[in-house]
Amino acid sequence: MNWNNQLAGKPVWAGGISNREAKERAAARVSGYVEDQQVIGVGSGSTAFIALEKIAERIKNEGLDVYAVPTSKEAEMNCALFGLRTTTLTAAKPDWGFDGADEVDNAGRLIKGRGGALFAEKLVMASSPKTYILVDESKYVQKLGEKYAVPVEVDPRAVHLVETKLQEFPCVDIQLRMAAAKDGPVLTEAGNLLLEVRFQDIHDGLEKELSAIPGVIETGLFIGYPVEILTV
Ligand code: ABF
Repeated sequence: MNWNNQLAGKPVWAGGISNREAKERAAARVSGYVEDQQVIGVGSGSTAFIALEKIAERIKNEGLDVYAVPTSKEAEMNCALFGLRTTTLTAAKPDWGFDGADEVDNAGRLIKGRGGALFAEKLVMASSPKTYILVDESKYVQKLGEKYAVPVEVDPRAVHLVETKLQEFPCVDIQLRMAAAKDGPVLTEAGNLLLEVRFQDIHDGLEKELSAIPGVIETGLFIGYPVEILTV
């Protein structure tokens, strides 16, 4: 069906794309890993969008039989835009995946979730034997948490409980993520809130310690997953 309106055929994309050339080089590399009959986890954000475009080109040109597992509604709509068939984690296990990140340290530890899709991003990553993380140099930090706070997705009923528990950690600051117009909190796709937490130190066990707080759905710390960082 051709909807013939202004939005048809355009990416579901809210922002501009910085460092486009570098991202395209990483995208070209990851598209080389696609093989027939694969299930591929598809990340969110601008870098993943560019990679998806390149991957879809290969699939189309070579007539490959590939399914995508999107990590967000945004990724799902971009798969539709590029004509990629999608499936879910309940129906298939990804052979590999790709995604972006907000920060990467020298040990390959990540902060993700600026787009609010951290929960599904982590589910898909944890279900995949390997995830390629596509980043340009601007994402590298000496100390994790240097630029971005750690997003913590919280069931709205638990927001006060989680905030209280978080104060027992060496935190510098805890904020509720607000919508750009500041007229209300950001809600994730699952209808949860996001706390933005700045920690004094991010040690390897922190992700699990945070996940143990009742009401915490997921955190934007991605530590110890099978990732390969692709930098250009
Ligand atoms: C997703 O997209 C998120 O986990 C991360 O916050 C963001 C990175 O976006 P971009 O590639 O546009 O910098 O990967």
